[in-house]
Amino acid sequence: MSKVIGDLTSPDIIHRHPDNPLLTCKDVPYPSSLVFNAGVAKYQGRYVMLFRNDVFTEDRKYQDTNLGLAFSDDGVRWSVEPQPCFSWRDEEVERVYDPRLSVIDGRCAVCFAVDTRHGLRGGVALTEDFHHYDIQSLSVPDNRNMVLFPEKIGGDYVRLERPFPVYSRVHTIPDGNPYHCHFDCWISRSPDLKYWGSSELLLAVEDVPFANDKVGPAAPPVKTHSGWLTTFHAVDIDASRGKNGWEPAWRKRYCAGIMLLDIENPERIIGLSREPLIAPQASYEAEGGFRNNVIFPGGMILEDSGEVKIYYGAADAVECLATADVEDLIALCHPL
Ligand code: BMA
Repeated sequence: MSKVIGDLTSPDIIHRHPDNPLLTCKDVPYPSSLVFNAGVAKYQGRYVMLFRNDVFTEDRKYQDTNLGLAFSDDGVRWSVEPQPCFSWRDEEVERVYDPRLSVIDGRCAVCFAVDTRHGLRGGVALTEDFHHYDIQSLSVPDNRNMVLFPEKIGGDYVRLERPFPVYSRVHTIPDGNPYHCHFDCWISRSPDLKYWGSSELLLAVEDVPFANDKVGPAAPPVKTHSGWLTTFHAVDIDASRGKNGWEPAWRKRYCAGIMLLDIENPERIIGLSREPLIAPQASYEAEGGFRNNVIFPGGMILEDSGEVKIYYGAADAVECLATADVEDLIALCHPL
């Protein structure tokens, strides 16, 4: 049976931005109900954000998901473009969401999740203008939460991802019922962004003291003098949790974790924090959202000053920013 995880808090080195939430549906000049799980990068001299925009009716019936585009000069004050920049809906594809941005060799790569009638797929695309997306690959189901490293390593593109092994990783939650959701973070390589292989397990649920359900990628990694610094999402489930958000019941909590991977061989974890990096505590993380108690980083930027900006979706409802010093983040990562 899975362990029960108790109260969790964020360390003092994490500073939530006083202007949080930085972006909400009120900032969007077209139909918008929930703005969250954005990818953020510095590209061509400014900050760019590609955000997930979910649209509901006034009586909270789901209608649509598209991707919105916003730009900023300082990474804090954002202005949203007049129209959504991407959506994909046809006989097979239901929606695209949770975009992640990586600038590799001057090109902007976008990873995203695709819900299809035959399963959840992870996509990788290239774009120059955030309106035209040249799709490089779509995984077989079920896989998503993909993020790309910002440069080739040993001649390969490298990505983190979270496949869904529903038959082999069944666990029981504390009420004793089988629960088909024990998913881990994997790493794969590609010579060209199209063909992916050399897959290895990177981080398992059992490695993370504050998870009992699933762990997977969050924001794309950043390069530091000590290794690739990367956030991950860590989920714990507790059957005693009831209604908490718009849905009839929400039994999970999503925290952000942080780990350090070897520069030459990112398949090796150098260190990991045993405590969450960001646990849901602020009101916009824990109350009034679509699913409360969800922290989901999608963008991480290392500034020349050593400040790290971590952009995260909060409560599946709004987009937020937390900052920390890069040395403090590295110091949190202890050998497994
Ligand atoms: C996952 C995805 C994410 C979301 C999370 C928490 O399954 O849908 O986009 O943030 O659940 O609800």
